[in-house]
Amino acid sequence: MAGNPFPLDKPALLEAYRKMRTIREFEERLHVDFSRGDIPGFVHLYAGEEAAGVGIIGQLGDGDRIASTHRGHGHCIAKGVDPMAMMKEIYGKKGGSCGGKGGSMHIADLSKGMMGANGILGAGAPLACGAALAAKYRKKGEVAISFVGDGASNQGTFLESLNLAAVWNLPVIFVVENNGYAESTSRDYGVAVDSYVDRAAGFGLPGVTVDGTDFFAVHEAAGEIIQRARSGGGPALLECKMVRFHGHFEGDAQTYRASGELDDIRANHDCLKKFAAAVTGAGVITAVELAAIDHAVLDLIEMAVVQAKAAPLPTVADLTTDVYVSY
Ligand SMILES: Cc1ncc(C[n+]2csc(CCOP(=O)(O)OP(=O)(O)O)c2C)c(N)n1
Ligand SMILES: [Mg+2]
Repeated sequence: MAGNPFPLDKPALLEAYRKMRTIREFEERLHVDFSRGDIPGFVHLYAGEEAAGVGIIGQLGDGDRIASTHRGHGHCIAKGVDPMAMMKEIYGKKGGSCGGKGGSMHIADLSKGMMGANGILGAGAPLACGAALAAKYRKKGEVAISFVGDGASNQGTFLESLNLAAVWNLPVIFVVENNGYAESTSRDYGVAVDSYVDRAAGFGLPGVTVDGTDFFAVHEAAGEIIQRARSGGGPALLECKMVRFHGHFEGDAQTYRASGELDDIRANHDCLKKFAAAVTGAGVITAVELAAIDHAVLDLIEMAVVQAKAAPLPTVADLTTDVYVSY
């Protein structure tokens, strides 16, 4: 076999692919099941954006914390939240990550450092600052990451958090997932600066922009700024330019897209295809090995859906549990 030109060994590359494929199939299945009317509430899919979530979160341990967005399934899976429990949560069933009472936009698993998806744009950034402040006191080299969309990057909470993080030199990284749209509004219509690096500089933070569909570019850039934060170097901003495969929410007709845009995205900007081409092209992993992961993932997702459908609904008595934390 040829030498491995990648910064990850083969088991780590296979694991990264498995995580990205799990997110993709999880989301594609939700797309189908939602259109059948099987899923309650709102669902925002992360398909197309996998390389960013997995490339960044792959650099973290359980002691590191993340604050997610309304488009949070990918962050959850990347952070190690159980897809079986997530599926139950999205179906609103007992046994879900939050007892089936939160749904898609509120999945959290504190044991994995996943502080929660969040339906309020920009609300994760102050939470990540709090987690980073705690990490700074603990002195174990832990970091916190706040994910935010290009649209949410205009929220006051986000901008105030950049300032607070810089002033307090917090070990926090702000990831702007720039998929070009906030609902149906083009990024260029809603954000005045071309580069988030400039915006970060305005608050005294270093910023980096990467191709968010290139797993290796994301992984490398994230690795550097996370390591810097772990060793006391302070906060940073990472912009990932990416694409979303589906509408803003499930049911969105996407009439605001240019003609042919979605075909181009799927054909030329698919992070999973890019990853597969890179690792098979280098002779490090075979197409057969990737296909075996694809099959195993499809089986897992099928099992998750079967179990979610079979699980009972929360009861009226469940309404009053999990409201307050006991210490
Ligand atoms: C404070 C607040 N304002 C408005 C909304 C409604 N809303 C939900 S998602 C969204 C667009 C988000 O766009 P972006 O941040 O780019 O994330 P993306 O959906 O592209 O991942 C808006 C306006 C909200 N949830 N919270
Ligand atoms: Mg967006």
